[in-house]
Amino acid sequence: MKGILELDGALVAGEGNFGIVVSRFNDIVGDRLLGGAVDGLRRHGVAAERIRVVRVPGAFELPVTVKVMAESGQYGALIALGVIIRGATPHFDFVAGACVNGLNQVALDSRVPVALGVLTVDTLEQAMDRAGAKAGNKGMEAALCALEMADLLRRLRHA
Ligand code: INI
Repeated sequence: MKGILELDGALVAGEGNFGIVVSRFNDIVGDRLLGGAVDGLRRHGVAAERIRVVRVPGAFELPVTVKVMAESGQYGALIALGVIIRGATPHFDFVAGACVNGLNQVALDSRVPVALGVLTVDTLEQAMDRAGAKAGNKGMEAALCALEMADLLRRLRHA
C-alpha cells in the first residue's frame, strides 16, 4: 500500500548458523523430519558448514537445548524437530505442552526465532504422513519458516 512500510522475510540463506535440534524418540519419523529440514536449508543456499544438528532423548528435552543454543548468539534461527504420539495416558499432554510452551518461551526470551517442527499426532501413520508421505514434510516447512523468520528479524533490527 502506498506510503506504508511493509516488511516480511525472504527465503534467503542470509547469515549466521542454523541449528536443528531433533529428538531420538520415534526416530524413524524424526530422521525424516531432519532430512526435510536439512534439504530445505540446503536448497535455499545455506552451506553445510552453517548447519548444526543436535540430538536429544525426547521432545521434553528440546526447550532447554534450544535455549542454550539461542543464548550462544551463534544462530540466526533454530529448528526444533520431534514426534509426540498420543498414548492411553495423559503423558502426551504433559510432554507436548511443556515442549511447545518451552520452545515459545525460548524464542520470546532470546529473540532468536524458533521454528516448531514437532508433530503432535494420534498415530504413527499420521506422523509418517507429515514426515514425507501424504501430507508433506513438516521438517522442510519448519526450515522454510526458520529462513523467513531469520531474515525478517534481521530486517526489523535494521529497519
Ligand atoms: N518423547 C517424545 O519425543 N515423544 C513421545 O511421544 C514421548 N512419549 O510418548 O512419552 C516422549 N517421552 C519422553 C520425554 O520426551 C522425555 O524424553 C522423558 O520423559 C525423559 O525426560
